[in-house]
Amino acid sequence: MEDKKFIPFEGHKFSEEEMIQRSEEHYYFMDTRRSIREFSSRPVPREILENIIKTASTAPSGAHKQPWSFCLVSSAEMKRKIKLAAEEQEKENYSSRMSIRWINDLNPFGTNWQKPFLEIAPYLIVVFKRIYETVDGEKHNNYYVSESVGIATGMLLSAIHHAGLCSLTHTPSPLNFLAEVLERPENERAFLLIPVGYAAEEAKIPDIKRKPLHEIVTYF
Ligand code: IYR
Repeated sequence: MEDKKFIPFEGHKFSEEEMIQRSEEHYYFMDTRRSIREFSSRPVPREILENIIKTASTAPSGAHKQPWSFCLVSSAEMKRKIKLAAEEQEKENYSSRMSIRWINDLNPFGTNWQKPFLEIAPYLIVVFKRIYETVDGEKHNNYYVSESVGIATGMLLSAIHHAGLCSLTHTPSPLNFLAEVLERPENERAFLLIPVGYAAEEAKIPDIKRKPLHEIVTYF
């Protein structure tokens, strides 16, 4: 058994005034994040993507198992394979697997089975959950895997926005073709497929509003 080891916490200290300003500025900045479906093929330095992934990996996780893994895809051949496999699933979804109500709910977003952005965006980040680790030949399940990977993915999206890039949280379903195409190990399950890059010059976004505070918070 490893012994406990604690070190002093070097937190940040701001005045309340600064904290109000910082939280407000951060909110206004984050409120400008939008999901983008029309990407430019303009290249992006890989270092930016690596910083973004390192930021995601600062997320808290059950027992600090960091149960995530990220595939950073820029190869045209791999992007094409992923696009074709995703479209195959989405064709089924849009033509029969999704309910009429679901299709109607998606109407404002103008989505359909075609996913050209999977080839156009310079990068695809595929987020995987690691459901167990193999230690001395034994399978050890990780803890709170979906929660941990969900948090890491949220931090990834926020890091993408902070860097000045755009993304789409894309969920072709079922997602298991991603582990196959990317030849992932047995303990990994695909979680989300995220194209990343610059928005196309002519990109348009749906005119939607976010819920106001009083609709999302209850005070006690
Ligand atoms: N996965 C499909 C359908 C889809 C579902 C939801 I819920 C969305 O918010 C958007 C799309 C697709 O990507 O087209």
